[in-house]
Amino acid sequence: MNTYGMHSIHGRAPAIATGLAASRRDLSVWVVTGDGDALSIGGNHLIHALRRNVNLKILLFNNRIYGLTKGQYSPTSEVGKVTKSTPMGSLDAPFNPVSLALGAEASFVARTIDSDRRHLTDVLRQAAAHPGTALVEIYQNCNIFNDGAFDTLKDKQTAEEAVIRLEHGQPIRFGADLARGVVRDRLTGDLSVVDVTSDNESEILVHDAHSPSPTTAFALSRLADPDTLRHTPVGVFRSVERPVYDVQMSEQLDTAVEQHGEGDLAALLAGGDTWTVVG
Ligand SMILES: Cc1ncc(C[n+]2csc(CCOP(=O)(O)OP(=O)(O)O)c2C)c(N)n1
Ligand SMILES: [Mg+2]
Repeated sequence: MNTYGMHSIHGRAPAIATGLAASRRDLSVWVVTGDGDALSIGGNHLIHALRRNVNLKILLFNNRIYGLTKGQYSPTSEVGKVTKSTPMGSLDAPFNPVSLALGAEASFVARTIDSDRRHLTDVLRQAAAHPGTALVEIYQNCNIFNDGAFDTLKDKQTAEEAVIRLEHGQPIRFGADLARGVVRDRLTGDLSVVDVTSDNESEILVHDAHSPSPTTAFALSRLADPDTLRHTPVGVFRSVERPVYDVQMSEQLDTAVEQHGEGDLAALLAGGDTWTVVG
């Protein structure tokens, strides 16, 4: 096909993209998906793509609703969401896509916001440069079926206290005059937000996106208040290198050809244990 893209079946883009990335390593393969597509019908495909570390970039547009089908609750909708399919409020606890991706062994996990073009561009560049699967959660407004879902993070007045910009190697500070910071509790390992003082300044956590352990990235993914969205980290939570599936697969194919020569599919199909249907 001579095309820049294609629509796959609902939820199955990671499977199709995996096949494409594994067989055409010259292509840059991007999956564009939603919270319903990636986390409901396609949840299984998503986690396996992440653990395999296929060379894919996954843009997860999270508007916390099924938009296309006109406003049913999704796996990222808040508990109690009143929609056409949940007239008395939804009962399901939502997924946290960043936590889910980290738990699925993702080697690159980031979050950004649709309306912050500079930040979005910067995060996408980093995702594009990452060898392996990159998952980028993009908080997206659905102006018809879930309008204003991320206003706290966009409205200048509230954003300063709500958004925490993660930058590798920098202390995690935010708010007016960077007066707020993130610290780790020595006993529990949990993270919390404090007012920065001269006494605690040296204890403010320094962001390490390349840490081999996903522990702190996971703790950061749980920092935001799920109801108010205050203290929402954006940026690259984790970016580590580990073996890439399609590279290893093509190495195995090269080794197989070296050892056994080019395969013969027709001979394979007709050889070995075959059945003869009589009658
Ligand atoms: C196999 C299959 N099942 C169900 C649907 C109906 N359907 C289309 S889009 C969608 C959910 C869309 O939600 P999301 O991925 O969050 O995208 P949004 O429209 O919000 O951007 C569903 C259930 C479908 N198209 N195909
Ligand atoms: Mg959606």
